[in-house]
Amino acid sequence: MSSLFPALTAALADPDGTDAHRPALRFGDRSLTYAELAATAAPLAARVTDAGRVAVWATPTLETAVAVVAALLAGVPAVPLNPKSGESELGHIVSDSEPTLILAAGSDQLPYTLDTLERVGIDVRPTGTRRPYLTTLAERPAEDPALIVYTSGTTGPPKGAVIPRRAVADTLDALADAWQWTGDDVLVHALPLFHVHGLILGILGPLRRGGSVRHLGRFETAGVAQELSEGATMLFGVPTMYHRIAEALPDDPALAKALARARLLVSGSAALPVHDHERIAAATGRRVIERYGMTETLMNTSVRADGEARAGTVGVPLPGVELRLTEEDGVTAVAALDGETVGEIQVRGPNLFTEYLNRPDATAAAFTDDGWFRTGDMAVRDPDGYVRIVGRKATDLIKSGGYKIGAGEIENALLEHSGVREAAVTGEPDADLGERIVAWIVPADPQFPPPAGELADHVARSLAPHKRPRVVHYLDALPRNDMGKIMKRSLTHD
Ligand code: MCA
Ligand code: AMP
Repeated sequence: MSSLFPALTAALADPDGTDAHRPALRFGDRSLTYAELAATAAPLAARVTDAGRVAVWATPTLETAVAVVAALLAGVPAVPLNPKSGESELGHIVSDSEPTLILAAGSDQLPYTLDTLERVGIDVRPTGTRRPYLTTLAERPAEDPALIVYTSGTTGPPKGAVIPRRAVADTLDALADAWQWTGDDVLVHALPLFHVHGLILGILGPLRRGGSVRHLGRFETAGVAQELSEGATMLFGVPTMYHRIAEALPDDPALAKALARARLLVSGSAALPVHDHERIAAATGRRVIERYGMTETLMNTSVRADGEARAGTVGVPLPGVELRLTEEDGVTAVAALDGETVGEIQVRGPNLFTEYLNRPDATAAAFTDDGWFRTGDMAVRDPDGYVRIVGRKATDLIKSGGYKIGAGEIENALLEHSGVREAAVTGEPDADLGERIVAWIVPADPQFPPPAGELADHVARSLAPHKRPRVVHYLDALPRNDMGKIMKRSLTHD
């Protein structure tokens, strides 16, 4: 058992130590050193230490980072909630994960769905170093759950992936090896804090290294340029963010200059289009590094800082991660490293989650008998071992803006609208979002089809705004095969 955050543990023990005054977190004009973070998180940890699980109202703020650190210090699993979640999604997550408390900033207005939970305010007052209430905190067993992160499947509501402390520590250390990531690095990003990318990599990553992170609150190329020109060394983003950077570069020499001086530009959560990779390389002389991960597996592969950053590849397996491609049967390994033979990616290693909460059926289905996790991602491997992702097994999973979204959950939400008789949802290519969500609707009354905006608002209110359809098509009937199954592949514009 070792500390998840050695620099924080040191600051807890000695708030006057020299390293304790190093910056840890910055959100806008508010920041905390390690000593201040220890002084802020330790009393909160003491407050929640008897809770079974805590929900965190995960706004992109200092409060969220402090709350998650406090839960981890206390050894209490945290369930980050998207503050834009709609009623039905929030209701499901709360009833499934059964938190006993919700941690939220004093100024946050919480929806009534959370009324039954005891609320604990997150008090961040970065005024000097207060002596921590707790100076020692027992380290928890590595297999204890650290976080429960909800992730969409093809059908039904999202599942809670139980992520142990071991996986968090392991994946962050593997990335440190691949990226030569140290306590001297300053990360900048604008990712949401209720998913693995923004929270585990983007907040817990710098804290584990003893370095710092500057969060932009919301993504804007101007903020990225400013932070990179004022000392930030690394940028994390989803491909949509890099696409927006690529679009802005021709007219923004300051952005090009700032990116050129970064130590590392990292993209993940979805495939970075080669065109955007090349445009950024041409304008800045820097190649974006891609890494490949999943909520259930944390990080599996990456292009290494000392490796070749080829466009269109997610690099090589991280230290400790076993990776294989399998044939259609899901158990026979594809031996060929020929850059052509496609197989499903399966992984094994200390980076994996433990289970889907309350879903032993889904957990069992996700693993082979000998413990390989079936990612559902299809790939080829080049002769030198580089992995190139070429698609996904399930057509009913959509990646939009880096968010994974199940077609089934949107279809169910649409069917709850009184103006909808039948609904099918597909993803189609989108230069900005990677894929955009498209709804195919058979209206209850063909004379008065529900307007597209109304359907989008309905889904945004019930699930989350990023799950709303961007395009709605109206049909007299959905195309079905002899078995009555919807033939989604024939749902195209033409
Ligand atoms: C628009 N909005 C609405 C509606 N329409 N709100 C309510 N109802 C409506 N009908 C609001 C949105 O909430 C948003 O508000 C704003 O309008 C614009 O929304 P949108 O167009 O969807 O997106 P965007 O703001 O342009 O965002 C693009 C983005 C975002 C910044 C790239 O998609 C994003 O943050 N993606 C990151 C996803 C991510 O982190 N994935 C990691 C999971 P407002 O502006 O106020 O928000 S994958 C993972 O973790 C694995 C492990 C991995 O490999 O990384
Ligand atoms: P999530 O379940 O939201 O954690 O999303 C995980 C999925 O995102 C993976 O199964 C992949 O399909 C996709 N993904 C993550 N990183 C990459 C990447 N660098 N390139 C392509 N797809 C990616």
